Parts: sequence; C-alpha cells; structure tokens
Amino acid sequence: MTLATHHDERSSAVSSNHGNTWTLAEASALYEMPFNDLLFRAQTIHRENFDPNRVQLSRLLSIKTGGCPEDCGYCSQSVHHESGLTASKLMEVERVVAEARKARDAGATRYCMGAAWRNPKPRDMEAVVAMVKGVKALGMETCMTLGMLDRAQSEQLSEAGLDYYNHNIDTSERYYREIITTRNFADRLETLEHVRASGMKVCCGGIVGMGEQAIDRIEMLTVLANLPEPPESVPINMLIPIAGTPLANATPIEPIDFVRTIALARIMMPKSYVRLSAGRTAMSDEMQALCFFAGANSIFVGDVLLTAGNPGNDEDMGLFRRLGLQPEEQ
Ligand code: SAM
Ligand code: DTB
Ligand code: SF4
Repeated sequence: MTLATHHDERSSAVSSNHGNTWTLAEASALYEMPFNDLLFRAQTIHRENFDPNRVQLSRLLSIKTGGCPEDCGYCSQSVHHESGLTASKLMEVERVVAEARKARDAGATRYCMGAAWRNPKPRDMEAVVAMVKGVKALGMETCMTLGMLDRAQSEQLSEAGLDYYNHNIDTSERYYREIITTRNFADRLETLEHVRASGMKVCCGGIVGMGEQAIDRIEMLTVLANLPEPPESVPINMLIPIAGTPLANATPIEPIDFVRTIALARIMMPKSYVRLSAGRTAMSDEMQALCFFAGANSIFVGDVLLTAGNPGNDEDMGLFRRLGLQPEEQ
C-alpha cells in the first residue's frame, strides 16, 4: 500500500460522522495517527467540552481489603495470589465518613469506596447504604466499587443517593479471559446494564500495561464508546505490578502508547471525564503533562489508592502549579 492511499483511508475513517457507534477500523486509524495530529485532535475536542486547565480530584478508600475470591491476575487482594496483604473486615460506617471528611477538606470532590468482593452479600447492604448517605451528607459526590451487582442491589444503591458505580471492563474481551477466570466479560456488561437502568452514572475503564496488544486497548475503548450511553467517567489505570501476582513481571506499556490510549479515550468519549488513575507514581511529570494535554481531566489524590501507592498531595499540587492546572471545584 502506498503512503498516499494509506493516508486517504485513514483520514476518511477518522473524519466520518458519529452517533456513538465506532468501528474498530476507525478507532485503530485514530490510535495510529502521527502523535502530533492525534494530540492536537484530542486537545481540540477536550477544549470544546471542558475547561482545559481544570482537573477533577477523586479520593479512594478501601472499605474492605483483601480476601477476594476472584482471581484477577493484577490484583493484590485476590486470595489466589500470595501478595502478602492482610485481609480486613468491612470498615465501620463512622470511620468511612470521617475519612471522607478529611478528603473533602483536602480538596477532593468525589469519594470512591472500594470493596474486595465478588459481589456484595445481602448482609453488607445496610452498611454500604449508610456509607453512601453519610458521605453524600458531606456534600461530596459518591462512588462505589463492590464487584458485581444484581438489579435489586443497584436500585438500593441508587435510592441511597450513590452517584457513580465503578465497574471496569479492564481490557478487550479476548484478553479478559487471560487475566481473569472466575468471571467473564459478559458478567461485567450485565452489571453495567443494571447500574445504568437504576439511574446511576457509570464509571468504567480499564488497565493497560498487562502485556496486551494495542488492539486490545483499542477494542476496550470501542466497547466503552459504543455502550448505549458511554460511561460518564473513564478510569485508565496503568498496571501497578504487584509481587506475588501473575502479572508481577508483565511487560510495561511504552509511555507514548499510554498517552495515545488517553487521547483515543478523549476523542471517542468527548463528554466523559477521563481519569489518569493507577500508576502515576511510575510516571514522569512530563508523561502526566502529556496525558493532561491528551484530555485526561481527573486523578486520584492522596498517597494511597486502595492498597498501592499514589503520588500524594504535595507532589500533585507542585505539578499542578507548574502546569497551571486548577482542581475542579465542588
Ligand atoms: N472488586 C471490585 C471489582 O473488581 O470490580 C472493585 C475493586 S477493584 C480493585 C477496582 C479496579 O482497580 C479493577 O477493576 C482494576 O481496574 C483496578 N486495579 C486493581 N489492581 C490494579 C493494579 N495492580 N494496577 C492497576 N489497576 C488495578
Ligand atoms: C479504578 O479504575 N482504579 C481504582 C478504582 N477504579 C477503584 C483502583 C486502583 C487500584 C490500584 C491498585 C491498588 O491500590 O491496590
Ligand atoms: Fe477482587 Fe476486584 Fe481484586 Fe478482582 S480486582 S481480585 S474482584 S478486589
């Protein structure tokens, strides 16, 4: 194929008009554009939809750590791997609300509570509902990630006032089965349907740097962008390799490819928050700056995520100052 033909095909694929149905060919054509063209396009779309210098701050809390029956190959909290993590019981409601208050006072506008469950048990629901109500009363947006939900549990959380439910598809359908065997891709989509049907906002993204191919990243974003409504929030995690897990020695993703993934998410889901999520401790300031330029507009703040490290407030506010970024206000 000549370069000219290739270019023509690429630009026609890239400029076609969308509802929200993307083909893999269109998404691949974007991902493979010259880097400057890709970033220019992503930044242009970003500016049409968001204030380019504002970044939303979310804070995570692990409300139930470790002992998880699922076998996700990346996770420190699975009982199937020897990561050395000590499992804990579900945290007291009052403690969760006290932690959320601290996060709010440090500038976070969204509080995301995560539990290492396959799914919540009926006996857990009362406590998680109370957590949602307590954190919402502080004036924060609430998010939870508790594993799979059935329709009734979704309704219960929605009625309690939960704003977002986080449930990641993590990678392509093809690569999913290489990473997790205790559930499948369709299970993930089913929970997402319940979350949507019960009126909550969807937070759904994935992990890159798990040894996948570029096409797996492109496919993952295509699935997300083609949902009946794209997720309002799209976390892109860079694998934090955890000793003792099957992915401890996975080949890391090239920083440029990571930035391409962020840009593609921005272009395909123009109105969604794209969160530069796990893995920032292993990123240079310059890499993070490129991610913000490519359209990332949300981060997790604080020095821990669920179990792994995160840059912490001083470092992040230093970077924001140097880049002229402002936290988004409540
Ligand atoms: N148990 C629930 C579930 O899996 O849906 C919620 C908690 S789980 C820890 C939430 C998400 O964190 C996962 O879907 C994955 O995307 C991300 N995650 C977990 N371990 C990670 C790691 N080592 N590096 C990067 N992201 C990770
Ligand atoms: C998401 O996509 N990333 C967050 C949140 N959703 C729950 C979790 C990142 C976890 C990183 C590994 C750890 O802290 O154990
Ligand atoms: Fe369990 Fe979630 Fe970790 Fe998978 S990612 S092992 S479901 S806590």
